[in-house]
Amino acid sequence: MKQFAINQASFVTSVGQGQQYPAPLACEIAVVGRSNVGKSSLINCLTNNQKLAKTSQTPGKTRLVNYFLMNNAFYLVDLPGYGFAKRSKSEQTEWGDLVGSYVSSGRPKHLFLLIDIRHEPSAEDREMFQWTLHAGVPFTIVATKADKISKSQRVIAANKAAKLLGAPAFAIPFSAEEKIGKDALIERIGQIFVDAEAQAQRAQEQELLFASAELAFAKAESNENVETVE
Ligand SMILES: Nc1nc2c(ncn2[C@@H]2O[C@H](COP(=O)(O)OP(=O)(O)OP(=O)(O)O)[C@@H](O)[C@H]2O)c(=O)[nH]1
Ligand SMILES: [Mg+2]
Repeated sequence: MKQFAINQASFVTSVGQGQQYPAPLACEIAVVGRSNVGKSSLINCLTNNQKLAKTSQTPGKTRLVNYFLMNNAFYLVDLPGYGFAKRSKSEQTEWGDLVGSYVSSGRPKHLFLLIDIRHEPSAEDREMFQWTLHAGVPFTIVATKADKISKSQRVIAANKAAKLLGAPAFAIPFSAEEKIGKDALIERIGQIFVDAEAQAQRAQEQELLFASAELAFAKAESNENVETVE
C-alpha cells in the first residue's frame, strides 16, 4: 500500500467560544495538552512548515481553536493549552468552556494527547484524560520533547508517562526539534483518516438505504389506499 503523506497544509480559521466551526469534514484530529508542551510545534513538524501554527517560548500562545486543512481532505486542529500559571481565574474558565465544548462537540474523531516526556503528568493532564474518556473520543498519547532525554530511555519514559496518566502504558515518543516519531505519527494519522472516511461512507450508505426504504413504504401505502377506494 502506498505510504500516507501530508502533501498540503493550510490555515482555515480560528474559532472562539460561541463562534461557528467550519463546515465539517469526515475526519478531524485535534492536538491537546498543557501550554508549552509542543502542540503547535508538532503541527509544524508534521507539515514541514515552521510558520503554519504560531509557536512561542511564552506559554499561552494559542488562545483559540485553530483549524488547519490537510491534503484538502481533513482537519488538524490546534487547541489552546492548559496549566498556564499566569492565567486569571476567568481566563481559566474561558479555556475550560472553549476546549470542553469542543471536545464534547462530536467533531473531533481523534485526539492526540500530548505530555512532556520528562515530567510526571500533572493533575490537569490527568483531568484532560478523564474528559477525553468521558467524551468517548478515541485518543493517542504522544510524549513530546523526546530529544531532551537519551535515546535508550525514550520508549520507557513515554510508556511510563502514559501509565501515570491512567491510560494503557503506550505513548509515541516525539520530538519536533529532531523529528523523532514523525513517521509514526503520520502513519497514525493515515489510519485515522482511512477509518473516518470509511465510517462516513457507511453512514451515507445507511442514510440512502433508509431513504429508499421510506420511499418504498410510502408507495406501498398509497397503493393500499387506492385499493380501498375501489
Ligand atoms: N527541545 C524541544 N523543544 C520543543 C519541542 N517542541 C516544542 N518545543 C519548544 O517548546 C516551546 C513551546 O512550543 P509550542 O509548540 O508553542 O507549544 P504549545 O503546546 O503550542 O503551547 P501553547 O500554544 O501555549 O499551548 C517552544 O519554545 C518550542 O520551540 C521539541 O520537540 N523539543
Ligand atoms: Mg500553541
